[in-house]
Amino acid sequence: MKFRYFLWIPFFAIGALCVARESNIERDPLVPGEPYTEVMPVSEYEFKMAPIPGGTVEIPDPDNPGSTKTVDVSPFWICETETTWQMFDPFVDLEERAFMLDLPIDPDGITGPTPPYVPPDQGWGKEDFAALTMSFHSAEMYCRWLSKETGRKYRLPTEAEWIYACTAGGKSVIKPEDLDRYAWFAANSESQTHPVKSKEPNAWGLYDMLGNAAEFCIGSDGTPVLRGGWYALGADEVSASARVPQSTENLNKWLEKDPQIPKSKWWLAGPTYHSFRVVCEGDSEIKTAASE
Ligand SMILES: [Ca+2]
Repeated sequence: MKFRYFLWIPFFAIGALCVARESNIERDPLVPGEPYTEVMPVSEYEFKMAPIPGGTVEIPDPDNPGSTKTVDVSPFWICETETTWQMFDPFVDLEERAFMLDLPIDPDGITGPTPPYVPPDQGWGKEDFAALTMSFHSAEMYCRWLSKETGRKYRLPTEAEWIYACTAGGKSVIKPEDLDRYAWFAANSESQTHPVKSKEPNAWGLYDMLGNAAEFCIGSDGTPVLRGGWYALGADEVSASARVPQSTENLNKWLEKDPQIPKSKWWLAGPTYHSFRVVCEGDSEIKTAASE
C-alpha cells in the first residue's frame, strides 16, 4: 500500500458514511423571496442562499457581438459566497473514498473528480477560501451532486442571473474608485485569493462577486464563461461586465500545464483563479450548458 493511502485511513469511517448513508438532515420547503441556510451532508457545514427577485437585465448578445440585449430573469436564490473548499471537498473526496472502501461510486450517474495533479488550493489555505482550479464540467457535476445530496435544484448561474445579481438588478454598479471596499484585485490581493466575506457585500448582500476568484457561468450563447474578474487583474478588468469565455484558445491555455494524457476533465492545472458559486431555482429543472 502506498504511503499516501495511509493518510486516508482516518477518513474511512467518514467515507463510509459519505458514500453509503442516506442524508437525515431535515430541510424545510423553500419560501419564495426568503433567504435560507443550506447544510452540507455529513459535515453539516452551512452556507447562506440569498433570494433574488425577478426582473430584466442587459446581457451580451451572442448574435450581435459587441452589443447587448434585454432578457427576463425569474426569481432564484444565489449563494452569498463563492464555493468554498468546505463546500467542495466532500465532492472531491467521494471517488477516492469509494475506491478505498470498495464501494459503488456512481449509483446515480454522478461521479466525483479524479485526484488533482497539483494541490488545487495553491498552498494559500482552505478554510473559507474559494475552491479553485476546477473545470466547468467539474463545477456542473458538483451542482448535480449537491442537488442529489440535498434534494434541492442547484446549478451554475446563467450569465444573465450573475450580472443581475452582481448589479442588484442593474441598480447598483460598483465604481472602480470604490473597488477596494468590495473586491480583492491586483491593487490589494498580493497575488492570491483571500477568505470569502472578508470584503463588503454588494447591495443584495453578496460577497466577492467582483474579484477574488473568477466565477463560471452558463454564457448567453450556452457555453462556459468566467464573470467578474479575479485577484490578479487591475480595476479596469474587475467589474460586472468583466467576461472571459471558455474559447478553444483559452481552454488550451488553462490546460497547458497538465502533463497527463488525456488531460484531466476535472481540474485545470495551469490557472489559479477558476471557481463558481451556486444558484438554486426551487422546483424548476436543472439547467446545464448542454441543455441550454
Ligand atoms: Ca468572485
